[in-house]
Amino acid sequence: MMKQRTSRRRRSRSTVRIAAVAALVLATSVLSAAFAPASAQADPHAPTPILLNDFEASTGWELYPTGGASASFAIDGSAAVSGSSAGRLDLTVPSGTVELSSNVTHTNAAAVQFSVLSENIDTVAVRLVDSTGQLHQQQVALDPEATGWQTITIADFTSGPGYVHWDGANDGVWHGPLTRIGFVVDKWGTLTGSTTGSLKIDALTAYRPAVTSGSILFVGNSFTHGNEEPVFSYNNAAVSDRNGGGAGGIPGIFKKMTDQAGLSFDVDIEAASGQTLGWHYSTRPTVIGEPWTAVVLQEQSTLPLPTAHGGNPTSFATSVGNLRSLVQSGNADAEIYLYETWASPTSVTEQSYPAGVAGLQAMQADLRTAYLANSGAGGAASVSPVGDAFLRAVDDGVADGLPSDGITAGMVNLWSTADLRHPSRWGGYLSAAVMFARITQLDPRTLPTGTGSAAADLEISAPIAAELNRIAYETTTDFTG
Ligand SMILES: [Ca+2]
Ligand SMILES: [Ca+2]
Repeated sequence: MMKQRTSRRRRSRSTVRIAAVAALVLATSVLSAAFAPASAQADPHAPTPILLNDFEASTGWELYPTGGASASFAIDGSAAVSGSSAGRLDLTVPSGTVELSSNVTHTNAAAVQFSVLSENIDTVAVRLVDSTGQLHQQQVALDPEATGWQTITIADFTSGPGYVHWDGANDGVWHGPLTRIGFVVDKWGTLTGSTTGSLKIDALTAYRPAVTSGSILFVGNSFTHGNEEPVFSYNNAAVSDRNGGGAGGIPGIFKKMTDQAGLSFDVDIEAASGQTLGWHYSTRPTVIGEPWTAVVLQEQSTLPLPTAHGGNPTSFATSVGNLRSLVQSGNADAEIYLYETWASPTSVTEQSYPAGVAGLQAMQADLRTAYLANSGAGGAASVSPVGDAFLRAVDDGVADGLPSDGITAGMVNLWSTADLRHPSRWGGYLSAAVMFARITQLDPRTLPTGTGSAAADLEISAPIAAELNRIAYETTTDFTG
């Protein structure tokens, strides 16, 4: 009797597996451009991947064995698809289920991808939780014969083999953003005749849909409008300076990039030198409260730092909360981006950090912490990690991290020669490239670098522009937040 039931279940599951493979093939073809090697000419409309979890630490992962099952979960450094480790789930399921799940940074995901290395497991149920708390579950078939990593892509969250939904809105409709993900194995998921198995998981990634149009307001100070030419007035005829100062700045470079990519964005700038977000909230509520599709918020560059370094993180948090409410009063669905600014040689000295690159790293870590503390929760805002891109450019040897002793041949100075704080043309370009990646979800490595491009307008060489585009891509895809 038991054998018959098993046999029937097995038969139905082989049908399920065929459907799952078909779905996977379809999903893969839809996203194939995103999987092309980096050296290939990328599709300018390929969605940019966002790493949700790289299994470099077990933090956040919860294990729920039920009904006679048992399991353990650990970070395993013996194999990895990205980074230096993967998650390893060892389970025994004579009955019941094992669920491994975690909250993720709230992401407007169009697809989810992960890699698995399976031992004795050929079916995993993937649970995706939407913003209403509704669980959407579908079965994913693994190739039991595969000896290496398998890459699984789910591009449709409300169908697929064995699709079921419950809790939250419970209507079978996806209500983004993605808030949580789980992997579930039951006894039918292990190979016939076995109740134990092992699963390694790595490189949990989301793909956001491309955003090809919209009306965007940039709010900030001279880190947004630039402090010197050619950044300050760049492309100012194509953007609207709501404070009447004739600024183009980083928004002007962003606008040029989006135009060249064939996108359709209206870009406005409301920036005032030296000011804080608190000043913008109390002084410019009318413009900020217009119905924008996206608003970029840039805090005064040292205010988010710890108080011991002269900052006021409480004031920063209060302003972000106030401005979020104000922006959402104009358009409840507006996207909010927090423009993470950069450490600079001048600011590390003034804010009591060590000199040199060590100081840049320490100050950037504090800025990152502060910006992340004000993102994510409730899908409130996402961070545009410009400061991290600056640091990566230094780490990669593209930019000189110690301009005071001269600029090494072949490198660039991200900071203004005049004050080693504000953006140079290279810093301004890199900032805009990060904004392009973050806001459009498109691959900044596809941005043109030749005659007529933003890079050429700013007299940035094509090889350096390509490096800055690459750094913008890698920074935004590696950044969780
Ligand atoms: Ca990893
Ligand atoms: Ca130097």
